[in-house]
Amino acid sequence: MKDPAAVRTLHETKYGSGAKVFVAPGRVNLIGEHTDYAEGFVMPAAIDFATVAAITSRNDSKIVIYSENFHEERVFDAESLPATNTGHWSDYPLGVMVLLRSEGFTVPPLSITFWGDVPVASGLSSSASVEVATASAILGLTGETLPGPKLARLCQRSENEFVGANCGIMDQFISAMGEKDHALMLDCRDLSYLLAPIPHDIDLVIANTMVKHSVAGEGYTSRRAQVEEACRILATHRPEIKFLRDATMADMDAWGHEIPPVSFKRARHVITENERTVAAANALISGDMKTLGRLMHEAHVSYSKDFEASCPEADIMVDLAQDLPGLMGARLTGGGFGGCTINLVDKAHSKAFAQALKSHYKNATGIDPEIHICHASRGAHPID
Ligand code: GAF
Repeated sequence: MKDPAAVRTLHETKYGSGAKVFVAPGRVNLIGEHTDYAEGFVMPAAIDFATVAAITSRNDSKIVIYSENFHEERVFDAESLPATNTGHWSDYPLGVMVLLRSEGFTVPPLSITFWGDVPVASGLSSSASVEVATASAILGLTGETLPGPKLARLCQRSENEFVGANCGIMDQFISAMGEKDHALMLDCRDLSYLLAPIPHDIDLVIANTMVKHSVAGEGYTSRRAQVEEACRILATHRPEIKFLRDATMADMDAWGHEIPPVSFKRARHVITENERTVAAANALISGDMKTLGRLMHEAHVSYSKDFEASCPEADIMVDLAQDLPGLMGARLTGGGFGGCTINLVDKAHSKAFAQALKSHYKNATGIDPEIHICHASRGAHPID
């Protein structure tokens, strides 16, 4: 990652001295896909790609947002921030500011500079990292406090209510709460979690199919609607089923015939994915990488066949990985329809694995993929 100190220098050159600087990471999800909004389980890790935010207060009544990635500055009247999204990148920080104010927090006139290296539209949660960096920076500036899980919830609401993407809590939560060298299994119902150490001899190899992914897209929205439809039908028989988290395959066996076939398959993915995620956390905690790898593979098959949220390129990337030395488990990560695969790879093999996967994928698809050897990282934090 570019040195956060460089973002401080850049900010202070443009907006004056005394900047506070914060980092918020992107994430990779090891397992548990489209389960968060069904109040189920997910197991992501924060990664060493992040958004850096440098912030200072201002003496006038402006809010100035600058992106070094886009080389663009946006200026707003601090007294009257837009109430709805503007369809611009600045919606992500703006939404957080609007939500912070609506919850009674102070958002004074300020200048904020962003720079990030989380690949955009790649399913690695660049937007959540911007949101969490924004909230962390503003709270750091004012001295007000918000515990990480609540900060994550506020950032999720900003994406739901201001930006207009109907995501769950996973991405914001792990960006706020990630721990170095650990995956985090989150219960998206009550936000309790446990940290599972990732063995030191394992690398997270993230392979970008280069097929663009978007949480605001039709694919994500329609899958969520199908999951919710299946839930509503099961709930007519068992009212305790408030979310698919509450349903079992026994419910599906009993009443699944009433669910339209497509929504039935979506629900089967979510119900079995919750079971796999809990089992995967146990496997990781007990160091049983063989079981973890098997569960990741089953998760990919379910994501591809039942949830139909993969794409040909991701299926090829996962298939090609199976034959390479050092692989423990591979699957498409994130919201689906493109983006990246996550490969757990024995450290001794990871460089060769990355090179071979890159060339085999290029031969198979004609696309030159970006492949990153990553490590589980710390969640949002200030930089001295
Ligand atoms: C995207 C969403 F933002 C998450 O909330 C989650 O639903 C994920 O897709 C799928 O597991 O990253």
